[in-house]
Amino acid sequence: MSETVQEKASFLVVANRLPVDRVTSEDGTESWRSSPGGLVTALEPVMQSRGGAWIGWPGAPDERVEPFHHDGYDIIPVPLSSQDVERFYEGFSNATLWPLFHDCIAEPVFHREWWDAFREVNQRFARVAAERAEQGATVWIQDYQLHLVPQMLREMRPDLRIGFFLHIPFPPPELFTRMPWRKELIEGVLGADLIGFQFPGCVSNFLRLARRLPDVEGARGRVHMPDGRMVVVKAFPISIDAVGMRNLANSPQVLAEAQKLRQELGDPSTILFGVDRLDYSKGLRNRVRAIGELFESRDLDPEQVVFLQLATPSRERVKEYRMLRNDIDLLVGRINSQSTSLARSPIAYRYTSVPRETLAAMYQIADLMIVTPLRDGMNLVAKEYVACRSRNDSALVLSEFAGAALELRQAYMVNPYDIDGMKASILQALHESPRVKARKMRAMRKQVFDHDINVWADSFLTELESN
Ligand code: ADQ
Repeated sequence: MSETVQEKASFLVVANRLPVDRVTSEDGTESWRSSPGGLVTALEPVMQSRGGAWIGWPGAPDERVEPFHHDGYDIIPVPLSSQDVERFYEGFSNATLWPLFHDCIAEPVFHREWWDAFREVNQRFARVAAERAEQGATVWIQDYQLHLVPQMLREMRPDLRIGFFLHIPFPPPELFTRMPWRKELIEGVLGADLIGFQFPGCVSNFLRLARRLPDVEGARGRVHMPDGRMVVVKAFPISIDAVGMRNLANSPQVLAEAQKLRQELGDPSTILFGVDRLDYSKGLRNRVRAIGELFESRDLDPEQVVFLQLATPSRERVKEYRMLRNDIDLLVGRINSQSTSLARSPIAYRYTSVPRETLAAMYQIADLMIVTPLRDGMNLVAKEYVACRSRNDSALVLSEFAGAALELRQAYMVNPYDIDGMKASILQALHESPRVKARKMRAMRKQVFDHDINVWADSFLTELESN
């Protein structure tokens, strides 16, 4: 296989971020390493066999990086200025679209100059894809930051096969129609041949909106466009590299780290675990409140039980995220300060990202995994936990508002807005008989292994290329 960057590719992924992170070694030399994550794992083999290219932003503003070859495929960087980052990324993507698409948990902010930047940056991504795609190539566009790219790209290159997958939920029309540029956003994504959503509810929300456009008809997962094109709209629930995750979790290195971690936590009899990006959609405030109350009422004994919560720093320049960080610091501090034990705090909270190995070790020691988003496209954490568990004496508490709830039906389901209900489910999961727990874990494990990330990528690409 060639080690130089090809001029054109037959398979392209277009995503806001590149699949590589920059690493600086001790002697100061810089290189790129694949970012850990299911999407990269799933798409790398496809790119390697077809000769692929990944188009995305390298992650640092005002920087120009030349295209390079990496692990069997090409990396094509798209530059963003600091103003682009502020208006397109932090602004329209993460302070307008993200809250609007997550049930308006936070108030979406509408600014005309953010919208202008969003259009402009989407145009830039579309232009790079148009230049790099060979005749009739397949282009797979990822996520809400690039909502307008399908139509822009189709106008430049009608010969391409264009797929779009939305990783976050698609909201009901009652919320979406607040968007001042709603028509442009719907038309933008309808430039694709195939639009994939996480679960069927998103498909029907989208079809209800598409039907409102003049001369557009949409029913049973198909939209007929005025120009005669047909767009397929369908749910493709994303998943994880289940085998990879299980192997990692059972490697000697991870098992040793798990044992060490348990000791560090004071060798408690029960460990509850949560891990999320620090995002208001993940329902951390209510989760911490519910568990704090259980410690306070002694339903959870702070001498025996530890709640380990990791929060990955995320979007720290967006106001809502800074407020959330302060709230969680305060809440956790208050609960821990009220504990009677001087030896140990009931909540071990860390605001940090950890290596995959450490995360796998944490899944290994968690007796109860608590995943309580207020709204989530899928939630991969829930699936990762299930894949890592080789023992059956564990349980998953899961929000009914995560896409994963439609697949992991044996979890202890909660409404994350109902604090008393959440408390009751946590206790029920902890006190469940080993037989019932084992049955539930086995069923969920089968679901995750039968529907892994490869099944997801294959089914999307097969559908895209079959019409
Ligand atoms: P996210 O909102 O980022 O993804 P999620 O699906 O849970 O949410 O994925 C997070 C990933 O980051 C997981 O693989 C997890 O292991 C990892 N992670 C989280 N905290 C970490 C930490 N402290 N250290 C190391 N790793 C950590 C968006 C949507 C989701 C959808 C995915 C994929 O919001 O709904 O499931 O895309 O489509």
